[in-house]
Amino acid sequence: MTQAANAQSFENLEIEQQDNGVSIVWLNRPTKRNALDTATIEELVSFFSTAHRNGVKAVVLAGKGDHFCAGLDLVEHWKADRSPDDFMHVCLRWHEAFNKMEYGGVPVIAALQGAVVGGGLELASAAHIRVIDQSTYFALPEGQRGIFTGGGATIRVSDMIGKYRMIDMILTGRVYQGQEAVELGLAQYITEGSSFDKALELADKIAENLPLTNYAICSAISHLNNMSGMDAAYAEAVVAGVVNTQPAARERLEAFANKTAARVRPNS
Ligand code: 1HE
Repeated sequence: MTQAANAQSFENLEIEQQDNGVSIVWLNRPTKRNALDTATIEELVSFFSTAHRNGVKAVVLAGKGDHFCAGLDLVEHWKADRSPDDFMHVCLRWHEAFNKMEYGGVPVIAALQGAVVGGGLELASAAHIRVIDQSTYFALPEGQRGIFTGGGATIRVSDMIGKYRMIDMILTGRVYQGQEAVELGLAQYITEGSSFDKALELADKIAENLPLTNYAICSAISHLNNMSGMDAAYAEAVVAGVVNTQPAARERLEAFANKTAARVRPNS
């Protein structure tokens, strides 16, 4: 694993690039519990805007220290004493970053430990796969802080767990963790070991898929879900027309036809 020679120089993110095309994006403000200040959001915009063009095949998004992310940097927000217009533009940059993640075509696997709260949950919810461990817990403390979500929780968190559970979380500060969090849809995987190790294992496997196939999975599905059924069916056919005839797929199809490709079997 190497620090990329061509990696953009970041202060609040640390990027490691593996030889197989997997990049590990670390939130790197552990003394502030990886709270999201404006500089971190700009670095996320910058990384995810160019990830696909830079040949990144999959991303593990992780936080340094004991907590994934404590959400909005409340101290920066308090000190800045922002106007409504200022904070609207802060939120628009969060959306820019998180939309680049969700729609950018590069699979993002979030490795979650400790607190995944407020804007930290909004960030995690823009990943395609979330992995938790025994220390991970989710909450939306905005109600208690006297503020409101501004980084997409009303869209993505309510999409994951349903509108009324999301409303309960923000009204009461309710915390979800463990198997219950998985069953509700806050994460797809829970591990006894480290969420980072499991997320990296998944990213390594996903990076073996063809990039155009992963692009469709991690861009088209989200776009299609925003469309009417009729339009989504049409657009799905167009995407499949492009992806399913890509020259790079022919080798894999031939291996299946020749009976040399692995078959799909139930878990043992
Ligand atoms: C922070 C932040 C922060 C920690 N902004 N500085 N998010 C929250 O309401 C969560 C607020 N944070 C916490 O509840 C706790 O810090 C944790 C559970 C995450 C971790 O607890 P702990 O005991 O390990 O750490 P700590 O002692 O509370 O904090 C350590 C340092 O991190 C301390 O700084 P220091 O300079 O005094 O050492 C804290 O100030 C700092 N820190 N969290 C700024 N969030 C687009 S709208 C999104 C709206 C939201 O995200 S609301 C949810 C905000």
